[in-house]
Amino acid sequence: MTDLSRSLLSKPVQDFVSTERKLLIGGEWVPALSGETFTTYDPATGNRITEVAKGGAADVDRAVAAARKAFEEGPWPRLTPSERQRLIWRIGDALLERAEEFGQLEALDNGKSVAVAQGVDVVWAADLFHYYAGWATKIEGRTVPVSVPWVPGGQFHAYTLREPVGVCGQIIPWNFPLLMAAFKIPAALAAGNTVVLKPAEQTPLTALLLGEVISEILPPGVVNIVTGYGDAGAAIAAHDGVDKVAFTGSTEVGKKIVDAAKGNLKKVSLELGGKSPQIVYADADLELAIPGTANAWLFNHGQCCVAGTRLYVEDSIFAEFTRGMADFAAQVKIGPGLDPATQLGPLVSQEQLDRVTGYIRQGIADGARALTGGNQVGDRGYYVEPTVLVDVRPEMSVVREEIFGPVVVAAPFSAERGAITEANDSPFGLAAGVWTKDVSKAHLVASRLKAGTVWVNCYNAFDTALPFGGYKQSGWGRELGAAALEQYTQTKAVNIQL
Ligand code: TXE
Repeated sequence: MTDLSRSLLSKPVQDFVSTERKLLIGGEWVPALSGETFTTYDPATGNRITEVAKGGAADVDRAVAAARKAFEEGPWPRLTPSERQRLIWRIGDALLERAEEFGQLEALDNGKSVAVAQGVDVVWAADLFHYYAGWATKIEGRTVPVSVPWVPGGQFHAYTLREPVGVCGQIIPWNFPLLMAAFKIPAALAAGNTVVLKPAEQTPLTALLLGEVISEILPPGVVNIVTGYGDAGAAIAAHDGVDKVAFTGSTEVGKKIVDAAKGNLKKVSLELGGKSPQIVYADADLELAIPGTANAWLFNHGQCCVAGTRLYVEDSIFAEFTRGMADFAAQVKIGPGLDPATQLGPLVSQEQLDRVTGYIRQGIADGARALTGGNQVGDRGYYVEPTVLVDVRPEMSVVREEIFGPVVVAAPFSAERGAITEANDSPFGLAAGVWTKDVSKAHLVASRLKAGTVWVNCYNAFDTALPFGGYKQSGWGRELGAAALEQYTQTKAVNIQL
């Protein structure tokens, strides 16, 4: 780590990265059985931050055994819902108390702006623990009036129980490292499950700090954390001792998870890629829509599954609108995440830098024109200019594929034809944006878009209570809200003859 990065870090964060980090299994911090470690890097400089245990299949076995023991025998299944509620709530409190530490560590490991890390990622992660703490006492079955046809005159009392699924494997990506852990862990815990979490190899640190918080609050084995590469994730997905796997990441790996899960037919939920459209009508409030559409693809440097990266603008305002958006994008301040003034930090890794600049080059070779951006910034760290591409055609890879960087493609549409067909012309269906002052149009268009979330006159306006997930190849199942509990419970029917 450079001296500059180190000098910006608080003492607890400096201490955290000054030692090799281990796996959390059964309440103990242990090295990988292989003894191997891997390096995590600062994307602002490419410098090493620290070493982390490289968990593999044998470590997954140990973690699953610990999670199974905690689920079947440990105190966890015998705690009352209100005891579970209080413990999960305390994790949320601890996140807020240590928000600065979590925010700095996230900015260091992932490259995102420290202001966003602390003000969005950490705050929302805490909210997720608080929200699902409340659900622990509210997961209810139903009584069902029944009459069994072949028992004439029989009287029955039937009801349903909603029970935990068991041991849940959770595999998460690097774009929101702490937040993705918080999307998954508290919902599982509220329903009474135990967890084996695998953070992304690019950004393991905040999940491990969360592990420290959790190990002070929850009984051993309830949450286990195995850092490592895709082979550790694959071992979780294939493990016969895992009852459910939840994955956020690429569509390509999502399909592998489905294949791997076949062995014991574990339940699978997937939150995958996107190529989300935004439709801007000529009657939109441009003062709102220009920065709003830009932030939809710039936020988190475009490394968002929901990034609004396909822009369809009504032809009468196309030139003015795209120019305004390009000017807005061109003035965002690019720099290291730990600099409080930074608005756009580096991409997470050399691999992602190569991928994003490769897409831009291909787009331009295919005939697209950059209204702004198009290049890497500097030669140290993984920075890319915000890039607005026009003159695009529907078959271009920049229009069809997820780029996962600060790149948007923009195309005009006529009022007569509309843009719904184009907006829906994608294998993905995660999110969409609509910008108009016409309320009827907003509702009609929202109903016709094939996407799990539609934002109108806003973007990235998430709330923990709103279900989130994808249509088409953007995923299976829903996270957030009460909907997430469907993924983490199973229903038992009990029928008693009176
Ligand atoms: O994702 P991976 P990568 C998209 C985005 C990005 C691309 C590649 O387009 O450019 O994916 O990113 C673990 N079995 N998204 O390669 O590989 C891996 O260790 C089980 C969208 O980093 O999907 C990590 O923990 N697990 C996305 C996690 O899967 C496996 C966020 C995600 O990594 C595995 C991230 C395997 N066979 C990338 N192989 C979103 N939806 O937000 C890897 N992993």
